[in-house]
Amino acid sequence: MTDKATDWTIPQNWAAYTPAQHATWDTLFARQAKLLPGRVADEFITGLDILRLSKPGIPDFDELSERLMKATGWQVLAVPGLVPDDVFFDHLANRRFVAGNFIRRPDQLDYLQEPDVFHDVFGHVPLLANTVFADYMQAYGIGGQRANGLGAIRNLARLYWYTVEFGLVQTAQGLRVYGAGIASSYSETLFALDDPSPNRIAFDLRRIMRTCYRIDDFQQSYFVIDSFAALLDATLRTDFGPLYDALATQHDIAADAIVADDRVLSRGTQSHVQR
Ligand code: HBI
Ligand code: FE
Repeated sequence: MTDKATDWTIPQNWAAYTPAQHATWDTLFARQAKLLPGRVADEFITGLDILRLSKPGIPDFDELSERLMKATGWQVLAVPGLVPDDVFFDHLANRRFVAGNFIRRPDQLDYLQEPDVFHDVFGHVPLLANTVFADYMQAYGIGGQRANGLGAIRNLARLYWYTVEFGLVQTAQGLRVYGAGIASSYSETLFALDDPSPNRIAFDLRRIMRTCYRIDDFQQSYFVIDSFAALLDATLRTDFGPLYDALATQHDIAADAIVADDRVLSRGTQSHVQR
């Protein structure tokens, strides 16, 4: 269904960014690049190099796509903002990541609700350079197309939310962030790892798909995977059709709730001080 009229992509128009807009990118990039080592998954740090292009400032999507294509066969295309679910899934299923081409204003460095180019590119693209995560994103897109036909997007969207956007991963060195919503945010990186208030719960596909989430504040629960391979594997092994049928008969779980079978990580086993 992707053609020029319906795929929602627009030219990035890189030449139109002002020096002030490039400076906003550079400020945010420098701040996160300094914060993240020891707090983000190693795969993300490895992938960050893909964003260091020939020109400073906001990445040129053509140059970025050329590099990403060589790494994992993904491309980055510009869109004006959020696109309809079916359009979003079609892009992911074909290894195209759509990114907002606008950048936040200088007074919004710490928070904005619409995904801008910093969130979309800094947050999402580094892991798209990882072959396992790249496959997970494509599998999500294909799964989304299927969920769309089964009326189950509400359930599946929670999987994206609690992994791609707000996921944590347990490593031998301690807890690390990998979700784009966290990794592109200075304050949520610190909150997700160190604040005593949120729940940190071992990844469970079915549990996540029942869990509400909030879009207007830090998360009240984070789900912790063991590795990207385990995440991809859990997704590929699951027969989502019967799962959606079962979920339709179960009540939602509140964003801040702990339920009977949760494996809750105690703070002691979470992040190591050593960074
Ligand atoms: N559109 N541009 C953009 N970026 C997203 O992350 C996005 C979207 N449309 C729908 C969507 N995400 C989610 O609601 C789906 O995962 C369900
Ligand atoms: Fe995002």
